[in-house]
Amino acid sequence: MDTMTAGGAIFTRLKALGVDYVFANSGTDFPPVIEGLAEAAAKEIALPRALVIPHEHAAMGMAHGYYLMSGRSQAVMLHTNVGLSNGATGAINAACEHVPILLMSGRTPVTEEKRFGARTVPIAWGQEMRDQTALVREACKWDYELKFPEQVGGLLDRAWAIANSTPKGPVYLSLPRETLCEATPRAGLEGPPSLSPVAVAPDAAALAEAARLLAGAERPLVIAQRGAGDAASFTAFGRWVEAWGIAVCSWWATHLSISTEHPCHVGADPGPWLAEADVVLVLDCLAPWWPDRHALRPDARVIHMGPDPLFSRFPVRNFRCDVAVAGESAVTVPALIDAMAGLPRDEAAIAARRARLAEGSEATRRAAREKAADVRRGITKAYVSLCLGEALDGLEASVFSELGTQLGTLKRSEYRSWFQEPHSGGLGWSFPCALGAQLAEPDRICVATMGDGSYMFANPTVCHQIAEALALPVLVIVLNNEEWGAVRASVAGLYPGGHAARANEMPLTALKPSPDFTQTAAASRAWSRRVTDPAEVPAAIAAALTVVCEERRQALLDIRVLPD
Ligand SMILES: Cc1ncc(C[n+]2csc(CCOP(=O)(O)OP(=O)(O)O)c2C)c(N)n1
Ligand SMILES: [Mg+2]
Repeated sequence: MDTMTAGGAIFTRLKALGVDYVFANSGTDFPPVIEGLAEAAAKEIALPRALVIPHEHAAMGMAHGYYLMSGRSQAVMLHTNVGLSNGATGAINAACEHVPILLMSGRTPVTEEKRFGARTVPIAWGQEMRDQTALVREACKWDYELKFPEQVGGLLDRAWAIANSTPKGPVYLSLPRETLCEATPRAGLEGPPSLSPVAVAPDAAALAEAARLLAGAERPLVIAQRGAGDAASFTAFGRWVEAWGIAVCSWWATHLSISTEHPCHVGADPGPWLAEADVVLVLDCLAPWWPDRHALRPDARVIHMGPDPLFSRFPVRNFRCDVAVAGESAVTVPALIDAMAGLPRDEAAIAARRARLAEGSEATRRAAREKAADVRRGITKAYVSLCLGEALDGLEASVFSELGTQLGTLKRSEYRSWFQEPHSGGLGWSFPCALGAQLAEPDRICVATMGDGSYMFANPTVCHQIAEALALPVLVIVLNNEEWGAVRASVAGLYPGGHAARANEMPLTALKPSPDFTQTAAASRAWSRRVTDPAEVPAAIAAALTVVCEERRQALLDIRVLPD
């Protein structure tokens, strides 16, 4: 019988499941995996590419970014409990954003002797846990352990199908070393998936009710955080809100749902629009507004639409929900548009509403951009956002922002052209995410913009090493204010005029002295520049774009910005 080691069988099966990359960080649990990889290669079995990723957080971020671009779940393979714990923040981020990832890590050998694969070095005793999976269980939709080598195909099929079912998310499989060392039949490993992911379809009655409410609304509002589905539904969504004169607010948007230039895009502040809205469509938002600050009209009707409208995995979340429409936005958005197609319309009222929105959105954009252009005090995040939006206009580019450039002041128009860190806020996300995106789409311009704190959370030496090793010409823009500004702002928000806010230097927020990040990047032979003069910003961005597009080499701008 033709057999192979279970360690190698994993890769064979992942290939059959459509996995292109295994982002791996190996250890002493990996001999059967590495031997299996070499064995499969020797037998000319098609495999996903296994990549050496020198930090687990970067591996998770890359799988996340690859999915955002390709829509296909990838695999991450880590070292026992210690590697897994480094990857846990990435799992939390992926879970929060419904990003499917096949996460695996080895189990240190449980046998001490007399079995192939048994313990050899002291870490095998040191890394044993009773419940290793507990490190990521809350972030995973499904978890299990490989008990027998012949289970590789079945368990990976199950993991993959569950990860890709609505609502999507990461799954985890632990891989004991002794089991990985055993042989398993090769037959069937290259066949098609044995399980189909479940796509949830919207309930017809809920959809009809949502359509009826929106068509009859006087002041309809959409709040959208995680985009509007796929390329086709993104385009359809933009046309639909214009056709019906519906305001779209992008409060804390992590994906672009509509062009920032669209006449119905009223900006990021839901406050004034929520105060007057009689029907609100919450389109895939974890937290659509700030309950203590923004008030709904008492008679407003609220529709929640998304893969999991109640976000059932989140313990507390009580935004009012009168109608719930479940499904991926690529399905529910066109379905809602169709459901409204035949409903009565008050053309005069819609036209008036549309004109008012166009005026309001134009005024919001103009005010934000005029303010951003004011550089009398120095460079601000808003100014860099303005300059980057202009520089990228008309180019096929995606921006991954993490306390970096700001949507709206930053002009973004196309589907997938904007992403922000997940609401789980596990920092160090945008740099590896941009690397994963660049891997998925080598010809796209991938820009990671982030705070200095976020850059350091990303393990920048690791990320620059990956960019060089894999020839990924990402552009990194660090908005360096030499502090954790968001933490300072949070203290000042909760204790305005308090001791901390009045202190010369607020405790636990400064990042001084700031390292010379251009040298961190240069260590991996990136093109890098520091920018301190506002007048230099546009030319510096243009020069960096030339480097990434023409030399196809990674670039970094360390832009010194004022605290917000
Ligand atoms: C892994 C992780 N650790 C800590 C935090 C808490 N945190 C939230 S915002 C922030 C500061 C971010 O600083 P920076 O990226 O420089 O952006 P700034 O606010 O200064 O513009 C920190 C430390 C977090 N979100 N994630
Ligand atoms: Mg900072």
